[in-house]
Amino acid sequence: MSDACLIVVDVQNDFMPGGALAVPQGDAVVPAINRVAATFEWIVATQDWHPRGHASFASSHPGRRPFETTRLAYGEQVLWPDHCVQGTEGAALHRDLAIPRAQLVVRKGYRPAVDSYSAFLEADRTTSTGLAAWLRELGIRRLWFCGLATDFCVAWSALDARAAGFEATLIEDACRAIDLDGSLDRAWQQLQVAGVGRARSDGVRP
Ligand code: VGL
Ligand code: ZN
Repeated sequence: MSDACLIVVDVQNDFMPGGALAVPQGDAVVPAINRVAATFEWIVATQDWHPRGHASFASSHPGRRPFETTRLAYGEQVLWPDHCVQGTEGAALHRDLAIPRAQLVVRKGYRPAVDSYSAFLEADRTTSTGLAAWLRELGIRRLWFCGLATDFCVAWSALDARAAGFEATLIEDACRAIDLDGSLDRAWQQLQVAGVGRARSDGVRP
């Protein structure tokens, strides 16, 4: 099989317009992802998958509000509205996402006290999700990233992919951003420094 894999990040109802943590135009990624997914043999989807009362929820910190930051045991943490609670409709993948051939769904953020934007390493920067080992075991070397949100889960995943030795390219028109206090500009800067490529979906060559 091919050594390229499409990584579809967090295309979940809570990140869609009207959802608990809505990403502007989040639903626009769905047709773009469906189109590129048809050209890949390997497809992995990720799912943000928090227990109720998760440490990343503002509601778990009395007096704190969504989009403020706080310090947790492992460092700075943005506090989010409750979102992607395990087993809820908000945590389900968007119903029009058409990736029936996806071989793996990686769930992340399930430890009560640790967030995980990245599909590879949790926010404590030491706990592995197991994804890098799975990809290596199957001979996959080149990763293409799409989904939500560009400046959080997609960027952190692509950066960790580079750090783990994979080639990584972000498919711009198949991503949308939250853009909190300049987070999108910062993410693009970090991605460029780390050697993450940028492509449009019509230029994807798996
Ligand atoms: C995400 C914030 C909190 C994401 C997940 O998928 O980008 N952002 N949890
Ligand atoms: Zn989350």
